[in-house]
Amino acid sequence: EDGLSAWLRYAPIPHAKHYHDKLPSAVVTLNATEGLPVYTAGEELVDGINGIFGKELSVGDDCERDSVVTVGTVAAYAKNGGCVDELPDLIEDGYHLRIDGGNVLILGQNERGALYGAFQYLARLAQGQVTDDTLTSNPEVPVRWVNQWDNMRDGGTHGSVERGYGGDSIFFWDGVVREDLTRAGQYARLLASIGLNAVVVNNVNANETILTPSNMDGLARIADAFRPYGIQLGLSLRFDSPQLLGDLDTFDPLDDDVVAWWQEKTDELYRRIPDMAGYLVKANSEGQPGPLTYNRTLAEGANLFAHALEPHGGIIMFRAFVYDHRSLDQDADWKADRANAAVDFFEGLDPDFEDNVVIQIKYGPIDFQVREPVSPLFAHLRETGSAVELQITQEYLGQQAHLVYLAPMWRELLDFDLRADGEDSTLASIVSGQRFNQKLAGYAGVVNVGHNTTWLGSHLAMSNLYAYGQLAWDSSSDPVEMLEAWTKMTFSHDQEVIDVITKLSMESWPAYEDYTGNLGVQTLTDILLGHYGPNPGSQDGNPWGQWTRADADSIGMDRTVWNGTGFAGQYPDEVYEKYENIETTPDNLLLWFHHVPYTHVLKSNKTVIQHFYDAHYRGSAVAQTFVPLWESIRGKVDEERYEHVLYRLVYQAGHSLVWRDSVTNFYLNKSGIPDEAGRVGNYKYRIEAEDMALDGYVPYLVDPFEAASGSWCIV
Ligand code: BDP
Repeated sequence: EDGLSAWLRYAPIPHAKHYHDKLPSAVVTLNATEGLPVYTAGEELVDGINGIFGKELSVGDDCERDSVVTVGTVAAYAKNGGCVDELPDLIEDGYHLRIDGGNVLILGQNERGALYGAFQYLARLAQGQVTDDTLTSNPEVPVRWVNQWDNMRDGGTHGSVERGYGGDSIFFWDGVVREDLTRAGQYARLLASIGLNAVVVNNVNANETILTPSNMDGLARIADAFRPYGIQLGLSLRFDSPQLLGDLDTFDPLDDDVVAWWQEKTDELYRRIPDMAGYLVKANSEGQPGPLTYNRTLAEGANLFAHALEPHGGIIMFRAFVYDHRSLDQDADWKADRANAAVDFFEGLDPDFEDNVVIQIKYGPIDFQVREPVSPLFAHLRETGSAVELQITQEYLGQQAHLVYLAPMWRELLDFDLRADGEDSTLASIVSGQRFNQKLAGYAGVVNVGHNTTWLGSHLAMSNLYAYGQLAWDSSSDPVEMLEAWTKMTFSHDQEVIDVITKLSMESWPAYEDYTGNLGVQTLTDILLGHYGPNPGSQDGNPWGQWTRADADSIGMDRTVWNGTGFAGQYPDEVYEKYENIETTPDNLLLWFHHVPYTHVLKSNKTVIQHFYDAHYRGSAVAQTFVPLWESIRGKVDEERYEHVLYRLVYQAGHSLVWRDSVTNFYLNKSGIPDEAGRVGNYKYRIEAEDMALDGYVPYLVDPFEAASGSWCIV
């Protein structure tokens, strides 16, 4: 049990034999072609039913027989004389599933839908649901993509993954596409099983060499590995490639030679990969080139690719993460605010984007923090569809060394009502395209799996990937139900195991927020390096704009219109009024929107500083309970994964204390206000490791100093 099969283990369920009579005896695939999803669906059904129940199915084409699971597209079924009364409407990728004892019918609107239906049937079986049912399922959104931030070559390391914590790239090695793409196929299988439909394979900080002829051939091999699972390939592009690779003296998006260059490259790609999904572009952000260099608008930049893709039916995901980290200076300008950038840059451009452009917007206005308000840009794009960018890889959220189950956070974001024009406008309704009647919209998840057999570096973190797929398909999916389903398929049907994993996971995001950064102050990780451990001191005085504006008396970004950076004014009226007013701003976003004294009294009747102290103690205390909870199911999950998870939970328990002490000490030093409970700075029973007799360890002075008690650790 090394994690490679994730939730698709098809492990035997309790009393498996008992169900044999209620299962099909044969699989019939309609018009199946090897290498395409219906054929794959047939294979999965055979493997799955064999694995889960120990029943071997024969494969045939006689749909008249009894006790058969039939899988195919609606069109193929009709052509074969099949007829279902009242077949419900299916949209692209949707499926219909009818289970009547051993007679099972799985019909997709297209091949991919048929495969999704087969995976749905198998998921039910793997969870022990062997009951009759009829259901129709359509995806809520057309764009259900994942992004990989894989580098082709990165300095001395080959095929690394930016912000990836599960090993090297499964796609690239030493500047080229890997020879062995087995893992790419396995990844596509996992993604298809949760309803996802495309993978952008390379980093948003893209490299122009992805477009050399031999790398395009390599990309075609990746697309071949994806195709049996209905997963399409997407590509990140570097905006100045015409100059870097094409030897043009410009990359101006309105220059004829540049336009022709991109058209030619796009045509070459589609010759190799006729079903390519499209492009993803990060432009004019964090040093990346873009149209602004030539005083062209972002829309002109996006449309350059839209035009090239249009004849091929491809789409361009254009990122809203546009800001200039070199121009932000908090000392020079009190009103400077990175959070304003997206709306500032995109304002007025909405009508200018072509129909095959989707604006990909991070959920919050800064950068994947433990708590952010929903980006106001979602309420500004009415003609152009948008996609919400979520981060499965836990960049600021413990990098998979901490357990943080993210579905509750994502549900809160998706359920948030932006009140555009004073009407119901949840984020989910906007990114489904339903609120503003847009055809193209959806989800982009930054996943960043790697070559490690655990995919993400942690077994428990995989529930985040699972939940991401479920939510992109149906935004009303319940975080606890998803977790229970995932646990049954991944670990065990044992109720204790399910209860323990549910408890741990559901407590994990609140605990992490408690011991890292509360009240909307952001995660308080180190900003300049890894975005990992505590470093509240690194937040201010740098050009990256993730500021807390903490001084000796007060803390928080004043983002009001009347006195601050004006960010609150980017929201529709009702939301703006709520955030503009300190009385109506929820405590958990107080410091996101307001600058207040440490003695400011919250709605909970605590002061800001006492809340900091208490929350850090509370969150880290919860993290201590994760270890005995996990230990309580020893023997009920396999040893290999048990130990792997335990190691991480023990580490998390310890690191949560480092977080607690770093942050509380930092603010004690800054504010000089003692903890009412007398805990912070008062560690009379603590023995510092560097004071012990060390055997094989040496003391090491830590920078930043607050990341270790008394500045010292041992290594
Ligand atoms: C930040 C990451 C950086 C990414 C950037 C982005 O630290 O690695 O390149 O976002 O999303 O969160 O473009």
